[in-house]
Amino acid sequence: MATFKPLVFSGMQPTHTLHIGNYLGALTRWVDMQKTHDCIYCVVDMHAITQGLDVWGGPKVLAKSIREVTAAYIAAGVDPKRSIIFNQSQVAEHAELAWVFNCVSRLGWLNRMTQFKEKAGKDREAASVGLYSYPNLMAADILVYRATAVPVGEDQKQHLELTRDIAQKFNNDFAESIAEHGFGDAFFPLPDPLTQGPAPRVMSLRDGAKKMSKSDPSDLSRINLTDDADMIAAKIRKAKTDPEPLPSEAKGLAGRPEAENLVTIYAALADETTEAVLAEFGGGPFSRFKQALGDVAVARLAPIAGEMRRLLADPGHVDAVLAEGAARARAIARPNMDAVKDIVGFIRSA
Ligand code: AQP
Repeated sequence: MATFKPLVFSGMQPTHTLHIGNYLGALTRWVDMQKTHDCIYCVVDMHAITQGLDVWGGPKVLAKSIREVTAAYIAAGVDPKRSIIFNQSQVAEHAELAWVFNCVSRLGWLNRMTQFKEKAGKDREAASVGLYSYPNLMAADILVYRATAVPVGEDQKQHLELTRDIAQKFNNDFAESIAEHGFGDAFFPLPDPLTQGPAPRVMSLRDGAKKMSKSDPSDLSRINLTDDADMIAAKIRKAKTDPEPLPSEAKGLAGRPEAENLVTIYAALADETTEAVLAEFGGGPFSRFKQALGDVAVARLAPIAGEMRRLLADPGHVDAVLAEGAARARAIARPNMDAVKDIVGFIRSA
């Protein structure tokens, strides 16, 4: 059995500013994983352009969003000296491997992807080919480093399963060549999805049935990492709830998605259990709980927003972090891509 060095990879799309769903679902986990693993954290700008310009905002907004997401990683605690931080489009090997995976992955597999169905909406014929083949590029992002673990929110689980299917099919299709080139019985690992963040699925503040999302047209649906104290308090005050008071036990949250979501957010931000939150606020009105939630959110997010502002005041420094990270990422990706070319049978100059 081939063995693989443990390596973590994950990424976020620079489709506008990150929100507490991205933070609690993935970013806090990324920060923790640096203590025990080598980590590569990518700003996946090529994924960002898979939807219409109205979603990602066009060239000037994209460049700003790439720097903002980079600043958010660093401000939340990702250390660019220890971990690799870079933007995807600077390392061409992602696109190169994605093409090979376009030829390994099956139409039937992509047809099952729920994110494509959600994002394409009713007019699928008008969706970009990039949006459809997004999961193949995501598989390449991870496997070009032969990464073994991917901390993500729950919404990405299906894409991770597809990544494993692609890795497995490549290993099977090219088994003989993989062995001939000295890689034993598998070239790619089957990466593990790590979805146990403090809040793996944060829902919209306006609709407890929809996940909180950067591209939701309503800014009131999310708390952005850059929102100031007044904005956070206002969004929480306006968050949808139901007329009942908060229950005193977790089972009382069943069938009350908006209440459950706010309690989950509070518990994750305050590093408490749901039970402890309900023991404190159960039976009381939402107004008291919402006030406390606003305070907890501001206490946790204001230092991040402050650090982001400081970093973004010097875009040259942010760009230098990305350039250095890209060079380190390329040093891992290039030999892996060369090996893929050899395994597939492409001729390459030495
Ligand atoms: N609501 C969420 N709850 C928990 N985790 C979430 N993530 C996203 N939304 C939530 C996790 O954040 C990481 C980065 O996500 P992404 O930028 O790749 O895109 P996404 O999953 O499609 O997130 P958005 O905010 O909904 O972006 P848009 O609107 O641009 O598509 C991933 O680990 C994701 O699981």
